[in-house]
Amino acid sequence: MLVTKFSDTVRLETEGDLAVVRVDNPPVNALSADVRAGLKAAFDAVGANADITAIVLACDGRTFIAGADIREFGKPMQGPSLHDVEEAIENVGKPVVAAIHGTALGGGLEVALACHWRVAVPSAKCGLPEVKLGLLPGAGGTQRLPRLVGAEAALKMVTGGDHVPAKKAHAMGLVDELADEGGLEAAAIAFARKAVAEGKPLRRIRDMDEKLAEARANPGLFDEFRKANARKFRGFEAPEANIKCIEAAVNLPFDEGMKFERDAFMKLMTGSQSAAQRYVFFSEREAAKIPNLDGDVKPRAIGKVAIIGAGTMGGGIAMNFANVGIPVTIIEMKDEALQRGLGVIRKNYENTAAKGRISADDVEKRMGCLTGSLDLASVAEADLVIEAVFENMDIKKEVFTKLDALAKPGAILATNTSYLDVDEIASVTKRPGDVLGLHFFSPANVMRLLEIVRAEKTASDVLVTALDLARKIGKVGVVAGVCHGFIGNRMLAARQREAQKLILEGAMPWDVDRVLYDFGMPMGPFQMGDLAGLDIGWSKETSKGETVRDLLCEMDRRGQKTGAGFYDYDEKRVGSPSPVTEKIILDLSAKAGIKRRSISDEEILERCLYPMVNEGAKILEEGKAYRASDIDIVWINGYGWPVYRGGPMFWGELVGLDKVLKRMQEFETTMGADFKPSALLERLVREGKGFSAA
Ligand code: TC6
Repeated sequence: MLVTKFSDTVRLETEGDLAVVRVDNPPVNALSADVRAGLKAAFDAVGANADITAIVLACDGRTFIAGADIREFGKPMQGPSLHDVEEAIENVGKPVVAAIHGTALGGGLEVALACHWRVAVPSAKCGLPEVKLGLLPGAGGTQRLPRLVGAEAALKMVTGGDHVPAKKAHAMGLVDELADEGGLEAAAIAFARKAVAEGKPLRRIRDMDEKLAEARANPGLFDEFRKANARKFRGFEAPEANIKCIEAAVNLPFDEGMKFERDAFMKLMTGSQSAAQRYVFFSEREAAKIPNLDGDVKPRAIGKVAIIGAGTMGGGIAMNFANVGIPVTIIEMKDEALQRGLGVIRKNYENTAAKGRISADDVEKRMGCLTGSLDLASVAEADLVIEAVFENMDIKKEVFTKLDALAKPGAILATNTSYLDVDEIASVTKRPGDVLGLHFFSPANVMRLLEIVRAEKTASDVLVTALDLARKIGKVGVVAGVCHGFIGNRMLAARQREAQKLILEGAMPWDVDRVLYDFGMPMGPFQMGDLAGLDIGWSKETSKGETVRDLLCEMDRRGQKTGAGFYDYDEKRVGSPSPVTEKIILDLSAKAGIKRRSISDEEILERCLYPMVNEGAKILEEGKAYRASDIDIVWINGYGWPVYRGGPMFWGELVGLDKVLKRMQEFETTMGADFKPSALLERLVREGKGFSAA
C-alpha cells in the first residue's frame, strides 16, 4: 500500500487501482481548513491518476466527519471552500463511496452527499444539525438532500436537525447500503469495485430530478409544513431560511439553488442568532469543566441511588435514573404518599408510551428500576442519596443528621434545595466533603438543567461525579456556589421583584407576560406563577393580605389548578385577563398611594431583564459561578430563555453593557437601591470589556 499525505489531517492510501482518502482530525474529524485543503488536493490527485478506478472516503477515529469546524466560523476563510472540495469529489470522474461510521453531520453529510454513493454501519447516524446553530447546510445540503430523499423528508431533517439512525437513512435512500459493524471499509471498497465492474454511471445527486417533480406536484407542502411547526419555530430565523432553501431546490435549477443557499447561509452566519447559538454550543461543553482541579480527579461509581420524598420533585428525579437503568429506592414516610408517587411515575411513563416515544416494555423496564421503601435505613445500599423533602432548613437538617448515621461511607449526600444554605445542611454531618446540592428543575424528568451546588467543603471527586452523572442522565450540569437561590432562582428573584412592582405602577400582568413572551420566553412571570401554583410557600395563617398574590390566594385563586389565578382559565386551561385581578391591583395601587401611569413595553423589558444581567454580574463577582456562560446555560436550560438570544449575559453584551449600566443608573436615581449596579458591571464598562474578562 502506498501512503501519501496531502495535509496534516488527510492522507491517501492506494493499492492497485483502489484509493482510500482518509481523514484523521480528532476528536470529531471536523472540516478544518487543513482537512479541506487535504481533501481537495487528494481528490485532484486521484482524479489525475489514470491507474485509480475507484475511491473510498473514510475517516479514522470515532466518527465520520461531524461537520464544519465551528471554531472557524466568523473568521476569514482560509484555503479551499467546502464547495471547492465537493466539486472535486463530485467531478472526479470515478466512483466515490463514502464509508460512514459514528456521525456524518452538517458539512460532513454534505461531503458524503457529494460522493456518488454512501455505505454506513447500522450504528452510524446522519444529520444536518446546522439549524441548531442558527444556520442552514450551506454547502449544498439543502439542494442535494431533497433530490435524494424528497422535499418532505428533507424539510424535517433540516429544520429539526436531528440525527437519523443509519437504518432509517437507508430506508429513506440517504444511505445506499448497510455494512456489518466492523466491516465498513471492506463493504465500501466492494461497493466501489462493483460499481466499476458493472460500469454503473456515476450518481451525481445534483442531476437527479424525480423527487423534486413529486414536490412540484404538491405546492401546498411548504405552507402546511410552516403552519404545523409555527409554535416550534417561533422567534427563530434559521428554520424559515432552511425551508426557503428547500423551496429553492424544488423550483430552481441546481446552480441557482446553490447560489440562493449560499446567500441565505451568509445572512444567517453574520446574524446575532447564529452567533448566540454557536456560543451556546460551546458554553454547554465548557460548563462541564471545573477550573483548577488538582490533577486527574476520577468520579465515584454510582450503581444505586436513593431518593427521599416521593412528591413531584422526588418522583421526577427518580425517573431520570430509571430512564438509564440505574436502580432507585424511593423512600417516603407514609405508604399512601409512596404509592401515590409511584402511581404518578407509572402514569407519566404510560403517557409517554401512548405518544409512541417509548414501548410498553420500556415502561415495565423503567418501573422495574424503582423500589419503594418506608424505612430511611434503606439508604444504606445507595451510592448517591438525594433528599427531596419539604423546603425547610430544620427538616433538611434532621434528614441529613439521620443520613449521616445510615448511609455507607463514601456515599454522596445531595439536597435538592432550591434556595437553602447547603453549607449549613452539610454542617450537621461528619462528612461535609460528601455533601452537595443537586438542584433539579420542575418537571425534573423534562428540564435539562441540573444546578450542582458546590458547598465550601464539597470534595472535588464528588463534584466531578455530579457532572459526570448529569451527562449520563441527559442533563446539562452547571456548578453554582452557595447563595440564596444559587444562580437561577437568585436572578429570577430580581425579575419577579420588578414584575410585581410594574403591575402596581401601571402595567397589568398580561402586559408584562406579553412583552416577555414576545421576547421569546415560553411564558411570562404571571403565567409561570399560575402554572406553578400561587400558593407555593404561601399559607392562609401567615398571609398578610398585602400583595396581589396574598389577595388572590385568599380568594382561592391559586393558579391553573383552581381555575383562576392572575388569569381566569377555561376548562382547557386557556387563560384570559381577569377583571377580578385587575380590580385587586387597582385597589392595591390606590391603597399604596401610587399614581398609576402608562408603562411602555420597552420599560417593561428593561425593568425585568437588566436587573437580571446585573444580578448575574454580582454572582460572577462573588465567585458563585465560574463563568458568565454558565449563567447563560442555566437560563436557557432551566427557564426557557430563548437560545437564539444566548442567555441573559450574552444578551446583555449584545445590547451593550454600557447601555445596561446607564439604564440601571437612571432607574437607581428614580426608583432606588434595587437598581444599584454591580461593581463588576461598572468596572467592565469602564474598561470596555465583556463578561468573559470578568
Ligand atoms: C456545518 O457543518 C455547516 C456547514 C456549512 C458549511 C458552508 N467543530 O460533543 P462532544 C468538539 S455546522 C469544532 O463532547 P460527543 C467539541 O467542542 C456543524 N469542534 O463529543 C468538543 O471539544 P472539547 C454541523 C467540535 O462524542 C469535542 O469536539 N455539525 C465540533 O458527545 C467533542 O465533542 C454539528 O453541529 C465541530 N463541528 O459528540 C455537530 N463538534 O473536548 C456538532 C464537536 O474541547 N457536534 N467539537 O470540549 C456534535 O453534535 C457532537 O460533538 C458529536 C460528538 C455528536 C459530533
